[in-house]
Amino acid sequence: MISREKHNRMANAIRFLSMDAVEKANSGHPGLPMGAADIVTVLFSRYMNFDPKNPLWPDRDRFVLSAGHGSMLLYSLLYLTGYEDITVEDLKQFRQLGSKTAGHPEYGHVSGIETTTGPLGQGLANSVGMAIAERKLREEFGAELQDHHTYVLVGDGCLMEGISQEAIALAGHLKLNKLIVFWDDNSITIDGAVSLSDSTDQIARFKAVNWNTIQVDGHDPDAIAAAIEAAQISDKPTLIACKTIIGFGAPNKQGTHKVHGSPLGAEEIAAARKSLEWDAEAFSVPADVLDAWRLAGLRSNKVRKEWEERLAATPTEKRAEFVRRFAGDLPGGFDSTIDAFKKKIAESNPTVATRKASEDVLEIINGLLPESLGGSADLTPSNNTKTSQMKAITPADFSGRYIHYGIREHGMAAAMNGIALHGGLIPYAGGFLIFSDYCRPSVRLAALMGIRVVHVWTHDSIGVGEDGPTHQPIEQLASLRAIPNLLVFRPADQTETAECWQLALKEKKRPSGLALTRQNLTPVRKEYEEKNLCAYGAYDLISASDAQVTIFASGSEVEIAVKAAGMLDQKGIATRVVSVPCVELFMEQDDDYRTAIIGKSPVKVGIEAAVREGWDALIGLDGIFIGMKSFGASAPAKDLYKHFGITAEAVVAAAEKRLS
Ligand SMILES: Cc1ncc(C[n+]2csc(CCOP(=O)(O)OP(=O)(O)O)c2C)c(N)n1
Repeated sequence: MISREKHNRMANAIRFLSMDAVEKANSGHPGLPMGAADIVTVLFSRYMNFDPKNPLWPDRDRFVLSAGHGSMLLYSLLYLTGYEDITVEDLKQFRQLGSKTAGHPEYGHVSGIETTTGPLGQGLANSVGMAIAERKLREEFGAELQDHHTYVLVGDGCLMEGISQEAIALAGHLKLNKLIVFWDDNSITIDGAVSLSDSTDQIARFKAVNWNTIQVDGHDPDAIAAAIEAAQISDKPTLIACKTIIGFGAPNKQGTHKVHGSPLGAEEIAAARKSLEWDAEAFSVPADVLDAWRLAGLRSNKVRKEWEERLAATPTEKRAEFVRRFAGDLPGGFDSTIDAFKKKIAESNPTVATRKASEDVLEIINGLLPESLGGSADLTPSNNTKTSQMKAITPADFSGRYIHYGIREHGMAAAMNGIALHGGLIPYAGGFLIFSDYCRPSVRLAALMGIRVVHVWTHDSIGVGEDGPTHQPIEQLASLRAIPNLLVFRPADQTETAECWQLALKEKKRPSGLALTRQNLTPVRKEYEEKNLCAYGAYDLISASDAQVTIFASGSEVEIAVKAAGMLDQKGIATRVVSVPCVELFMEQDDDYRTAIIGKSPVKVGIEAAVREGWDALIGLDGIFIGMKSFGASAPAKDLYKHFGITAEAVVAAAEKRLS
């Protein structure tokens, strides 16, 4: 048992390390760590199963600090509990260039950081994905290997963000009862009192989406402990609303927005030392307190060892599969299976939409990869993401492999991040490319974290047709390509689609998006080729020596390029065609390859049914671009291509004019 006095001193260690680090950096947020210190002290000293010496133990409880601005709370905890990759020196480097202790927690900086947080609400939505992953893997491998909780700390800001509604509704629906959310209910945000902008009854709101709710005094350790114990046996996810005082312990500033995001100042810190009876100097933790924290860090050692024994006793095949899945390695035979499929495609060369091509590839992939976890934001029949193996997951039955995420693109993308971060599964899910805008913040975070999630973005241009400009992506490809570390694939036919899927799944440290068509496409790669040509990002589809015209195109516009090249050739104008399935991968090729592919044709043409941004890197400032300059319109796709001048005839006319 931890006495009240010891608890207070342990919590105060978090408070002072946070105050000191923010003061030294002259930047940061002391209010949240000070206010929430009691909550996490109870959690980490009595309930969390975690092992700082084996931080990636697959069955550890996950802890997510969704209110990422309170990063010093997490850094203090990780240091105090004995994570070896964070020292007191790291705390002194808070927010400095190259330090592990970045302004907001960044995945990969320290092993105990489960996800990057900062954009409010994302951590909460990630945690829903983590809880889904745990539940799914428990179903698959049994409670001996997967049986843990996901704990989250959210602030008022996380709960105000729209994404939180998508996340909690999904969690409540799926009855993710091992998800336990602490709400740091301090009634303060940056502008002042929460009442300035919000009067939501959060308890009623969570209840309405099928959550268990508990309200406690967030500074009463026994009440917090009792709430956690009640939450652990709930058959629903639990919200523990913890009434707290922001900046608890700063006698003149606590309870006000002044402690939210600014250093307290030497005077106020001195006053806090007095009021909390803390004699230790800045950054030093009294030995008895550090010992108590280190003991908390050793607490789960036995639980982990028992888990390891269970893993060792697991039949060889199942154990190897579990280990492979958490290592993120693809099963043997992945490449040869895709290769065999490519051979098969070359026999029939079907004229299909790339969304359908993707479904056919997924049928092969899902047959081979038990770790793929599919889904869609209520567009399953349009995204073609549900293959024969994909039975739906339901609240009562997680034996399926398909999540009906509902009309919740943002929550879905963030949950996919959580699933990938948890490990053991590879999430992919569908939506319309136009609504990638709705999930962009989560896609950006996936790219920043470097995790493998695959977005299936169908209906990728004006080729959508009749649904009109609200549904026709124009600037989305360019804006997604602008996100560093994200691969945007736009395959031109079934062969390219298979190659792009192969590349996406082999990328352990990058998210991918596949932009796929609604409309049928004529195949452009008719001969089987062993090499994955899409891996080059751009490659010669039709070569020509001394080409006068080179046409670069992606996806559905490659067939237009091929047709235009044929017409130009007939006129005696030697023309090359370069297919560009992935601009990012092309930019990563060596100079020689890039120079050779860009070539020396006097006329370069780019075709993509989208805005020009980004294409100048291939066609040059003086290149001809055939694409979109405005929003689309509602009409049959064929009419739209004609109306907006994205035709082989337009390419030929523009090239001839330039040559004359
Ligand atoms: C999506 C997003 N919008 C805005 C911000 C900027 N921001 C950081 S903290 C904060 C206020 C959050 O208030 P609360 O969650 O109550 O935190 P506390 O004041 O208790 O520390 C805001 C607006 C952000 N980090 N993320």
